[in-house]
Amino acid sequence: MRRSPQALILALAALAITGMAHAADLPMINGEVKKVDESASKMTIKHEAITNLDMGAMTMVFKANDPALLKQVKPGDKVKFSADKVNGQITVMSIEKSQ
Ligand SMILES: [Cu+2]
Repeated sequence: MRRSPQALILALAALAITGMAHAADLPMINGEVKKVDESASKMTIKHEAITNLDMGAMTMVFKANDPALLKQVKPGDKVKFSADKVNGQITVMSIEKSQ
């Protein structure tokens, strides 16, 4: 059976959309940045309940999924972020300043 280039492109697009859908599934959590540690690639956030991780409100240290995330915020910033467990570590997957 011969595969057309169009079919291949469609298959790749479907894969890309599946990946994006997973990130979009994570709820955005309200929090306040308390500390940013670029050398350890970690940040401390006082956060509201994280439903996808069965976690109540608390202040804790998160790993940053991407070092660039650490440059987007500073201590004192009110933020919305998503978190997930990556290799056993609670990790910030995305973060943005609240309006
Ligand atoms: Cu927590």
